[in-house]
Amino acid sequence: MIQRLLILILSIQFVSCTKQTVTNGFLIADETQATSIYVDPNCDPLIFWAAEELSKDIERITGAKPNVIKTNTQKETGIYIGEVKDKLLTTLTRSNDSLLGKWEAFSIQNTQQNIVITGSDVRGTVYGIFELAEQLGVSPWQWWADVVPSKKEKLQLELPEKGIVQSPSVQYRGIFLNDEDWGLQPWAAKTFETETGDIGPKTYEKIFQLLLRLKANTIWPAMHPCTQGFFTVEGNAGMAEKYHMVIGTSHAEPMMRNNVSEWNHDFGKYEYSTNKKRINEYWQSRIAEIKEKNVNTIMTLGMRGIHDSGMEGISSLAEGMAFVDTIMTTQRTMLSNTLEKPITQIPQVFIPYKEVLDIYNEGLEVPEDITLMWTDDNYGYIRRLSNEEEQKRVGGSGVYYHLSYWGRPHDYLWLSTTQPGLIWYEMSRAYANGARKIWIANVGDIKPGEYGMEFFLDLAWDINSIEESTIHEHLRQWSAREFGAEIADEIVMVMDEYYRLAFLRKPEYMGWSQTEPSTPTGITDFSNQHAKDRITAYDMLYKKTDSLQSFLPQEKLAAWFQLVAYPVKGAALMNRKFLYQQLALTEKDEANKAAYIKKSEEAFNTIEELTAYYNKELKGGKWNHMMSMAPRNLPVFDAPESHKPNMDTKRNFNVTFKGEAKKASGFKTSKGNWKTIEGLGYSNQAITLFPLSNTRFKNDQPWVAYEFDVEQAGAYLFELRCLPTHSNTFDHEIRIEIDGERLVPITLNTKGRSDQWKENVLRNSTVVKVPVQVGKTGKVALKVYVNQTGIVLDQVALYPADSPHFYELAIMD
Ligand code: REL
Repeated sequence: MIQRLLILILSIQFVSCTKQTVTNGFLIADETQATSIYVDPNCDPLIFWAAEELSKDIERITGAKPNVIKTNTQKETGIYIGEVKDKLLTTLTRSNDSLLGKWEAFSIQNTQQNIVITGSDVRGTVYGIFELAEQLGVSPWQWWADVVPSKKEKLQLELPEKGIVQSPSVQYRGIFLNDEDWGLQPWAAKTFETETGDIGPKTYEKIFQLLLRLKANTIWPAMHPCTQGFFTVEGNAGMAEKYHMVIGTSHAEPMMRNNVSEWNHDFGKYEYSTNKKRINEYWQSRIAEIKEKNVNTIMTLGMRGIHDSGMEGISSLAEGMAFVDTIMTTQRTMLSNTLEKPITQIPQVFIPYKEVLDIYNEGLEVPEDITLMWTDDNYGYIRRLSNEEEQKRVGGSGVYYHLSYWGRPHDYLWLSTTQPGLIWYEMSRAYANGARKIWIANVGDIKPGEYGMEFFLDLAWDINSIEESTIHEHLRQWSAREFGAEIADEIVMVMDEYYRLAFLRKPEYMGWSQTEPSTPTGITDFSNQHAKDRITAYDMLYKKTDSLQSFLPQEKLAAWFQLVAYPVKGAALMNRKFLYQQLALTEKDEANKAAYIKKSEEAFNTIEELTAYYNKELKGGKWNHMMSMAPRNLPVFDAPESHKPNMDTKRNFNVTFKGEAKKASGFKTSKGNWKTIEGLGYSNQAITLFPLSNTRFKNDQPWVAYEFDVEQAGAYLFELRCLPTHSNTFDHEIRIEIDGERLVPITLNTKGRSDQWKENVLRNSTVVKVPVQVGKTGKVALKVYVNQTGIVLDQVALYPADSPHFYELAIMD
């Protein structure tokens, strides 16, 4: 029998980390009594607030609430908290001089009979307090996702012998609240903060508290037309000050100005070439307000259009470049004069998003104290990183990254499905190339993106806390914290498959392309078998989710619904809705057809029911208006009967190879260190070269070798699937060698917003098909050479070129 498909899914071995020795436990509380918490009487109110939070956390776990006592001398045994400079802390035995002058560092030590949390500054101290809370089993999501800590009769803290000492890997870490129209804004306006009728101080307070628990310090506030600007709403700026939050603004809002709500058309055009004076005044008044209100900022410089569009009144890149140059000079003078500081002491970012990257690449000179904030292509693939020269800049660099997106070629605003493996890879690569100043994730409405947001911020806090081989371990620990260690492994399996199936095609894309209809949407013909296999895969997840739920105590069910059940079931139901409809279209038997239509309708109805439950019933309506099942009302979210019957069987769909057929006999690698990244790619085991810093190879290129065993000579196709990590600037190239003969190099880059780029990012794959002539039966040696780091190999296959049924062998794993 002709061997039609040979497949190798790549993997390497897991390397575990060693653990430090643990000291004897410190008794924090039991049912009847709790140790006290001591803070300096002159401590910042935020430290006092966090100490109170810790006390309440301990009460939630044990029922006993520690007293929080202000004192500047050592009292009885307890938890002592303060900044390294606080008088109270200097009376304690162990010196913490190493924290002096550091940014947001903390240590937690067991010194004699006490637990001592020392911070280098206010936020560092608060992070130390919340680190302790988390060590005790408290979730940062206790309010935002109603996670209830497991009860303990006796709460004991076990610290490593050397205690815990931490400081951030990335200086500014935070989130962008974006596309809030279908969740956060209506929820704040109609449910949580009706007195403001908008995202106001009460909502921001909760968000800032969450960010502190996640060890973040920066926010780009919500900015869509449905929301008043952050500074317009009374109390927002004050709340930021209270919680020591740094305010930044997106690429579309330079100088802290939210143009959609603040640029009044009486001011004339938002066009620098014709209305410079008015625009300068507009910026100037905000900077003066920031000074007056003492807002801690990281300032976005430059200029784009009113919202997310190119600068107005510009006809060429060169003109754009000249204007941005002049504008930044003016902005910097304004900042320095108004804030009365040398400009180099004012944190500033330049964000080459979309067309601004073209202006930058054209040769724009950005003063070196400004941070270059690189962006992804909205789909999780970073477009450019600092080169060697740029890495020497004083201002350093950062990344603006999407976990949620509104825009072309397609939105993904409903569920949050970015593979943690992809976040890990892209952000670790960014860090390795110097992006250490600021990381901001676009998290949409926060919910249901809780895990992705935490994963991103954990990495920003400590880049070494998650390795390519411990991505699942992170998810396991998260699952154990939220739902208990007993079922954590199984939750990992569910969530991992949820992310992988969505990597093949996001639930939001199941209506094919409805944002930009001309977009090609995939790579292969879609067969009914694919539909059935995918339904089966989702059905398994659905059932597993229900069966795991049956192990949970009542008090954990609200969190389960928000963090696992709604997203997993929502994704499964969206697939059922479309795929059963698809099956109905080609089904000849009337009874079967009717059954398929019914299942499709049922899936839609169940999404409606689950969403209604989320909003109306969950926690007595606490989250009413937070969850929309139809962001932007795209047709993909409609009931099945209203879908146009245009889903012919040529519509594309991603499939994954399956080793059904014989496996390739092995792979080996040369020079360079190829490693597997857990939970990345269709295979969930994509490989790439380490270290991740950008390195180009002229000669002696690293390679991966595969050996296939073919039963017949002839014309074959070698198919390689990579991740589309190479938009625009990376010049990625591969070269195939077959039985010692090297073929011509293949460029992987896509340019701009080409159809190829759109196709690649929607299917999360760059597909290379190389015709190869196999002259003999038996072993065929194939090598893939790469010209640089940054190329991620996901799957390979060799199959006969004339194989008409190739994809019939390819099914969902
Ligand atoms: O994702 C982005 O950064 C931009 O597209 C946003 O700034 C913009 O608000 C988008 O949501 C569309 O309006």
